[in-house]
Amino acid sequence: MIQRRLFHRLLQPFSSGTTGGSRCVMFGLHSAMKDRHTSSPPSSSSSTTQSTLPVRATEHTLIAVKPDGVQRRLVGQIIHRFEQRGFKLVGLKMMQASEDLLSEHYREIVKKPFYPLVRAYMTAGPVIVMVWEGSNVVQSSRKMVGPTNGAEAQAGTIRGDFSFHVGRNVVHASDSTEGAQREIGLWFQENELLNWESCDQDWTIEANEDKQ
Ligand code: IDP
Ligand code: MG
Repeated sequence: MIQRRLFHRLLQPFSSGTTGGSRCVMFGLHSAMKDRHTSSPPSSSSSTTQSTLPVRATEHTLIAVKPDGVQRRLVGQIIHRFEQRGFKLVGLKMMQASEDLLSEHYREIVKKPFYPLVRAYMTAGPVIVMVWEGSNVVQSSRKMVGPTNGAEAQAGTIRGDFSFHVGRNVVHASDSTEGAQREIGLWFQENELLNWESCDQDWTIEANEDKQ
């Protein structure tokens, strides 16, 4: 059964709240869970300046390590790149994709002559699907992943470093905020996405970045 729930509220600018005097951001859909799942770093809650910082709008994207990436033991290196960039992981799981889910996910290419190859590739083994959060994360992730054909991807991109064929390109990244919203709703249930407050937030994005 295809999970069709669209998490419209997930990609809306975060609602704001306070927890113990510190800034607190949360998923709209997880707001009821904030007391259970948000935690305030000690330094943050004791700071008089941080409590006045603006709540920042942000966005989410779906990243997947495809079956070749799992088989080739590239999962850790791929996750590392997104962590290193400073993005925040808010959902992750391993799963065997069904043909129905894939045809929804790839609805834009499902009629292409090469789609049967894509279906065989993507169902040949488990995938790792993730939701990453951060300012401009959709566009930045596409740049980190590189063009579809690894043969054309620059060194330094994931596909440029780990692939050289369009049919074995290791990783998926949503190509727009609307696409990300749709894909997250396909691959994840609401209770599989977790809000948490990262301790490096004030060190990865400037305080004035609140007008996206
Ligand atoms: P993207 O993954 O860079 O967004 P899309 O055009 O959305 O690229 O295509 C989805 C996936 O379909 C690609 O990542 C790749 O795995 C596969 N694909 C695209 N074009 C071809 C092709 O010409 N031959 C085989 N597989 C392809
Ligand atoms: Mg695409």
